[in-house]
Amino acid sequence: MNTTTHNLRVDGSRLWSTIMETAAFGATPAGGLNRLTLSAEDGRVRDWFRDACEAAGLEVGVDALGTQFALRKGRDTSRAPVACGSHLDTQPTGGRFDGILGTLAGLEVMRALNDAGIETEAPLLLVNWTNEEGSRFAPAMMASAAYAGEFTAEDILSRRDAAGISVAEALDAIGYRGDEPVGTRRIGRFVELHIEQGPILEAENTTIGVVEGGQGIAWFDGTITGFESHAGTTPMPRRRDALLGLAEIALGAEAIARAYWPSAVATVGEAVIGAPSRNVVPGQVRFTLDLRDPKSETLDAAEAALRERIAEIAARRNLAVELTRIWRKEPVPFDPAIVASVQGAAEALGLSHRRMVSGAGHDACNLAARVPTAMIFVPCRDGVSHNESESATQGDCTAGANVLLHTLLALANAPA
Ligand code: HGY
Ligand code: MN
Ligand code: MN
Repeated sequence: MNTTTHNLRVDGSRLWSTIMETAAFGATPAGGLNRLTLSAEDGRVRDWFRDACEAAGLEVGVDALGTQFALRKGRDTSRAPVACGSHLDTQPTGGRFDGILGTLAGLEVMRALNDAGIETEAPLLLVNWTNEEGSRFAPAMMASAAYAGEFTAEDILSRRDAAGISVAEALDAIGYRGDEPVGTRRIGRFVELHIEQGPILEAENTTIGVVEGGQGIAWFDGTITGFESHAGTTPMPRRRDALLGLAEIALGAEAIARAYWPSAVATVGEAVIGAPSRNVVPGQVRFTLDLRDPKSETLDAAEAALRERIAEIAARRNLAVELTRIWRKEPVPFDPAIVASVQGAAEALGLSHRRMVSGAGHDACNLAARVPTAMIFVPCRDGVSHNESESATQGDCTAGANVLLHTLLALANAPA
């Protein structure tokens, strides 16, 4: 940290009021957020974000998948920008901090540098990535994956939600289908601040997570076909009940994850009975499965064990079960030099910190495939996230934003 910026800090109360102000877009009665990607509420927070960035003197561009890039010029325009940011879309029962903290802390960093009249060597860039959550359109971290070259923009634009609306149509509906080709925006480094979304930092009374990587993720779509029949006249042994098949599969997924405890996790997050009726034995069920582990080989073993268990359940219950893996994100290590920068900033600020791996997926996990990347975590209450009660403290958010500020300064002012 050089002398002129050594004592520089963000304005924590301005950051906090920014988080609370934007929580009005998609606010739920329970105090959380329902701001699905490319919804009208997402459109409104994007407009707010664009205006706030422009008011801070940033130059805002939008790419073909709606990702917003806000550039703060540096002295040396030949250098690739050092980027930060996260996402502003939420889960249907989301909280006020997931993604939002990292995006608005990036705005606060720009405002703090403006207030102090500081110009960096390399430019800085603040990013709001489209559809990090993956709830409305699969996969998660969709736009940053396309930026990293994992999908073409055309493929992503054609993805459809449960109502059959395509990404392209949803982007046009809120006016965020930009003209910048995906993947062309220069980024030299990427640092993402995020709440941990887990219990470790709070349990250890530690303020900063120095994140070394992200765990692997596998997403599946499943269909179970049995036979609709009368709820009153079909004897139990003669039923081909698709819902009971799903019940056994879900319990099987839980048992397999527990067998790889404490690393593996498995979740059946969606289940839909086809043509539901209270007096018909369910004949068809569609479901999703989310499987994660820090090790690729454990993901493979857990998937194989699950497929074996499904085959046994299907044979015993005379069901047809299809399980299709629709997305696989390998475990990703972050760049050791950027991780060290984060740790250096936490140490210089005198903040308690520890190294850790992210259980959640993040846009940083995609950026890491293209540019040196790392993450900063701060605690959230009871480790809860993807829940309307998600909460963090102003002090921890401010501490995380200060680590982001000084990590960005170190990277942007380092010799080219
Ligand atoms: O699924 C995830 O880990 C992220 O919250 N989208
Ligand atoms: Mn997130
Ligand atoms: Mn999330």
